Amino acid sequence: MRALLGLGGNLGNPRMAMAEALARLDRAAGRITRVSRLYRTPPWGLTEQPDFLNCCAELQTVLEPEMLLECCLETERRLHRVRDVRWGPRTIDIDILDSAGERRATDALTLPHPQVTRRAFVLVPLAEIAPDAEFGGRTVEAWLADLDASAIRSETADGEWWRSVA
Ligand code: A4P
Ligand code: MG
Repeated sequence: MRALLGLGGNLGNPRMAMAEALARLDRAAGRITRVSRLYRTPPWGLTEQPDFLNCCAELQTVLEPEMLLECCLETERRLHRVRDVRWGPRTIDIDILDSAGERRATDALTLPHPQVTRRAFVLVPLAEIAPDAEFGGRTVEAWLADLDASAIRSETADGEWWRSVA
């Protein structure tokens, strides 16, 4: 099954946290088959905070969505740990954007992720790895055309950045 993940962070060293998260998911949840470039994105929602780094990844997995969420949350918990006082805590968020078209609407899990179509910081990296993916009957590229993505900048030349950091 193909799962699409959105990763982001803006505290500590989010690039390293995302690389470590992808490496852990590649071991514990299935196979990471595609990763987008890393993007610097203006904060969405609460705007009085530092820029985020965001990326998206494709995961081939046999895990049911509930198990995949558990794996993502466990990965977040491990990476939230303070590892080095000097650099402070590292923060990361991992969202399941889609998992093989499955639908869920529980307190613990909403699929597809309800905010994808409103967030350029998700749609820009997602368009790179899964332009064909559909949300509510429209493609990622169609949703993206409705949003202002002009302030979103790629930080890496390709999607290999996570292999060397982890
Ligand atoms: N949960 C339900 N559905 C899902 C899903 N599809 N994937 C539940 C992952 N989790 C899901 O998540 C809390 C709970 O959501 C999980 O325990 C899980 O059971 P959370 O990420 O800790 O908190 P939250 O409620 O999602 O917080 P919030 O504020 O909604 O955070 P978001 O939506 O993750 O957004 N701007 C930029 N540029 N880039 C960003 O990455 N991120 C946020 C946070 C705000 N602004 C941003 C960015
Ligand atoms: Mg979240």
